[in-house]
Amino acid sequence: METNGLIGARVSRTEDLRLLTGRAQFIDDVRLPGMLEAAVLRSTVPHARIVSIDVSRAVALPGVYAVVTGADVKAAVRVPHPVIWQSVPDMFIPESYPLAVDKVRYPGQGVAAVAAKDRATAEDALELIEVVYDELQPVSTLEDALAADAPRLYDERPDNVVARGVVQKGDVTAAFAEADVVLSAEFRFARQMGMPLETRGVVVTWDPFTGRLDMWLATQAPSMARELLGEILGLSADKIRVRTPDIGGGFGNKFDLYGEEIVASILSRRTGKPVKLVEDRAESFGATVHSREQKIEVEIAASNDGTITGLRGTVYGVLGGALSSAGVSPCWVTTSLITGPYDIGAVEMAMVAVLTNRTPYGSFRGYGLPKANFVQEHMVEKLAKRLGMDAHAVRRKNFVTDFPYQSPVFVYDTGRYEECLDLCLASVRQAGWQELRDQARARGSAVGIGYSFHNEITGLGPSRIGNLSGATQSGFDEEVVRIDSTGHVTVYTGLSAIGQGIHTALAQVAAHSLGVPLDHVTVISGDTDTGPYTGYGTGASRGAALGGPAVRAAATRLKAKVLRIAGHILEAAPDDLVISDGVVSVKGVPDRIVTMAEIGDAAYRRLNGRLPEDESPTLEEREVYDPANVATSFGCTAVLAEVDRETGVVTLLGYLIAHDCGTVINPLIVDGQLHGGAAQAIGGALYEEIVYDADGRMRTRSFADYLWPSATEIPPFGVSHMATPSDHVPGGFKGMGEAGVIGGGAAIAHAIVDALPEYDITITSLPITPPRLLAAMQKGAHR
Ligand code: MCN
Repeated sequence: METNGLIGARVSRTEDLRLLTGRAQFIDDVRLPGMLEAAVLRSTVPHARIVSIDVSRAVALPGVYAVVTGADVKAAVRVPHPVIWQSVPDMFIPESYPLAVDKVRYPGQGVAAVAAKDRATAEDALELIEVVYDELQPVSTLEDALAADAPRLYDERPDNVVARGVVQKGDVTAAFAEADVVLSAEFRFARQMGMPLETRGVVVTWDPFTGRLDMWLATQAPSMARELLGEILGLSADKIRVRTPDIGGGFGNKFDLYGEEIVASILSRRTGKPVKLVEDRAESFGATVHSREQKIEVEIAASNDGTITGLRGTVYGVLGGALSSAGVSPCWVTTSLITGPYDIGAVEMAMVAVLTNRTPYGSFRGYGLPKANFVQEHMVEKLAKRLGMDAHAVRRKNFVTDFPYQSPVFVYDTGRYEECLDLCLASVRQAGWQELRDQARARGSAVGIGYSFHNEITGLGPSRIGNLSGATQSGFDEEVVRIDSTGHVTVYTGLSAIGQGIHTALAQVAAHSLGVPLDHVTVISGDTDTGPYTGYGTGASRGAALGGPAVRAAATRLKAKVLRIAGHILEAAPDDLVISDGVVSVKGVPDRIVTMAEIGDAAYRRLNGRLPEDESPTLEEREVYDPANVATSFGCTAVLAEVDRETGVVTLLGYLIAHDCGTVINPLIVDGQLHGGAAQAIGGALYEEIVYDADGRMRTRSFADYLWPSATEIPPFGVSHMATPSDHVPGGFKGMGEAGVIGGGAAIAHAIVDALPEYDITITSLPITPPRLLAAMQKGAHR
């Protein structure tokens, strides 16, 4: 049926021409007539009661149109900030509003907002607002928050814990009682964030005559944003239009809905004018969600042959002063998937989610998985060392091999983990890393090789998975494929393009399924008024695994109609026809043809005699795909690293990934996605950390403080693919947009350990900064 071979083709991204030639339209490029610009006054203190806010001088400043405070915003909304994943029963959802009311609970929290003729005037007005704070003792760290006498962030709660949950499987007590070996470890992961190059922003106009809210929003999830805006603002969703212009990266940070969307809407309603609110980089550090900060305690039980028989422990999620719309779900994902690719019979993993006076914890590429993977892989290596086994032998001993496999929470659909490990090892051999390491060591250099194996839940997902994750939003995807009167194909999608190449991938699936060239297909996204509905939007690596099958099914049905029309025109049976390169021909008679343009014409314009009597005019199909399960991708990462023993600086020399995401739509994009994800893994492993001082104030305010890996820190990458199709996703596609970020931390840590055999070092926290590594070396040297 599928003729063009475009699924699996390494073609350049269709999005790039516009992006690379400066023709993109980002949120800050949206300018509406009479538009005002807004700015938010943000708390610099971590924890305080608001005694008073005096906005009178700001209101009086020429050029200022409106000033709102928390009290105004609370009065204007119907419900407080919603949480879409209520992951565990009885979780506490603190009442929090788009601007602080009565109390501030983190540095960066909005306290008041101004709409003015331009941003500079709005910022000047912020300086005229007088806020009197009664500062409270900050609850900055996990330990602060859990202390018996800790100040409480929310007076109505007995403590600072918002959620407790536990993931269980098998008999853990018996597993530990019968174990030959029991090993434990404690891990710490620093606060990090996705840091898209384009900061968050919104332009909104609340039409005073029609009552319609028209919003341009840099969001990964437009359908969801529309629903949530409706709930918060008390507006029927049909009165809300969300448009997504080009998005300069999201990395999960633009998945969550934020208070700024609400504040800008209220300012627009008050002034009767369009309002733009775009955060600057400094405020982004405190106002855009953070992620990753966790402490994890874990214990494993194992037998002497290397079989891990039990795992127990606790994930402490160090949340912020309010919940993001993701709630505690990133920490719940760490907890749920703590066993990763390993078949462990008995598990009891608890989650304790704790509020602190820090920025809310939200979505970031990889979600809870990089930490879960770091823990799994550290314990595997530790067990191997204890038993004197090769770490890969321990991996092989414990890999899940029988699919589908019921892990503590999720069912893994398909996998070939051992083959993927072998593929990675083969690429390491081919690259000659062992020899390079030996030569380097002979020269006295500290060079090591590290590995990590991960699996990943992708393609979220089944709408009825709600009972696993407490989702309050459906997870299906709807796609529309249309052929117009000229024969050109348009795919309408609700998925946001955030740099991941989804337009190209969907165009490939449509072109492949229809039998037309790629440049006959255009993909349009970014408007809830005209576009299809897509549950979570772009997030949880779901574009290919949900959008792919939906486009494939719609295009396949459309192709059947094309063939019926062509059969009528050519006086041939549809079964005797083939479509190739956009031309329908009779099998074996290549000159009896009809073009897609003629078929479009027959379906829309000159129907008489050209369109079969029983066919309706037009060529359009719509498909909704709600998967039965998530799709489980997997991969193995190998890192070659050199450590400077004097300075503790780590240089990455090589980075190889073997990966399997089922049927690959575009290997070029998948490679790029893995490279980009790996760059974020490198940042997370070696450099990135949001730092708060002893007084709970945030010290990380710019890229001078928050280090990113630049091109010079990124090693050459190599990617090898294998393809184990999903058993339940039509087309076999699995997701991978987050894959690159998952395994990097553990592989880098293991490469560092391998580079320093003369030290007995243990790496259990990220990032591995030079001072931390030197400290670990000093500690290891004295053993
Ligand atoms: N792909 C493919 N074949 C497959 C799977 C994927 O060709 N079997 C390609 C497709 O082009 C697809 C892309 O790889 O669009 C990513 O795959 P997928 O896993 O389907 O993820 P999504 O399209 O849903 O993208 C979201 C995902 C997530 S959750 C984050 S966060 C993320 C990411 O991907 N943020 C990104 N990749 C990013 N890339 C860039 N440049 N910028 C971001 O902000």
